[in-house]
Amino acid sequence: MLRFTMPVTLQHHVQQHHGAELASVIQAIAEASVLIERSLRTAALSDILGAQGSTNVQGEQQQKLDVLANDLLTEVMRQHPAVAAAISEEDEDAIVFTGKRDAAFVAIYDPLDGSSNIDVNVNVGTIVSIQRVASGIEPTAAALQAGSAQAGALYVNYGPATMLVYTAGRGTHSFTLSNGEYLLSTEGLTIPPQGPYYSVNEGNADDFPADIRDYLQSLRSGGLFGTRYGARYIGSFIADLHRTLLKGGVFLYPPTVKAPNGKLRLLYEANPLAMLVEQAGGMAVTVPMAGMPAERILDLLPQALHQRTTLAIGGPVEIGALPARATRHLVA
Ligand code: P6P
Repeated sequence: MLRFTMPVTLQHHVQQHHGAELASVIQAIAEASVLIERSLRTAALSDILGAQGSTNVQGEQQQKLDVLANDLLTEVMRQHPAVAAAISEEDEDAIVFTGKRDAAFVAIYDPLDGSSNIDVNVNVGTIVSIQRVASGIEPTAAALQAGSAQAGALYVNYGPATMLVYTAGRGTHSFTLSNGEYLLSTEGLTIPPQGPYYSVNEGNADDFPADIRDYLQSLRSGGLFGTRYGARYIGSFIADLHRTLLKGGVFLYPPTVKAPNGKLRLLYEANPLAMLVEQAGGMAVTVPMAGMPAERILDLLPQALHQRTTLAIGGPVEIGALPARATRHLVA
């Protein structure tokens, strides 16, 4: 007898576990990502590759596709009745949508992370954090809540397959894009407790705190766990994070001379991915200079929309083994 199980769509999965309102926001983001994906696939055939000729609030060269992805996602959020405001890596200030004062959520996103890799056809991603707006609270204040308050978090990994991974606090689940629809591929993703890879930009190693350099050397040599780790670094956070989530190991962005507070942004890179990894059984902490205590990423209270953070994110074994100053009090 033919065995056939109906594929589970993203909207159905979110609605079943988290209710219709959040499901409709996540579905709207998913639909925007389908439009972004279509532009990416044929970018080399149309005049949308390369630099836009402008810089964003981070002082970074905007790629044409950064602007396209941002405009798409912001317009979809503007039209959604449950989204009060959008905070984007590409815009200095929050965009508060008029006429939606009582909307339940704010969307905080990096519309196209890793975009400098597009011209060489490397995976890029869309990263979204969703915070709830309590009544009487300004949307920007809602965006500055700690990551532990997030109502949901997701990323889209535009790669050989386009995959969307989301959590709303009850596990981390992955979906694969098929004919314009995201279908459930893995429910309840679990990060391997210990993985084969570490992922860091070795070019910055001379800047890292000495004990972090020692930690990395002990992963390479096998001194820490008896097995030698491989190095993998793609330079596109979504790609490095997705591999870490599925294969295990640790991704680090320690302090550098150029980025003493780290490079990755707290609100729309570290927070959403920390929620996704914690929901999959992993951990995410800061990597401060020696002598400073590390903190759980999701406990940090943001002071500014675009603030950066140092980061170590991955399996509990590797995070638990970070130098004592870092995480001893954090390991469950
Ligand atoms: P570096 C891309 O520009 C990005 O924001 C992340 O996607 C990526 O992990 C990181 O920067 C790479 O930074 O300094 O190693 O090139």
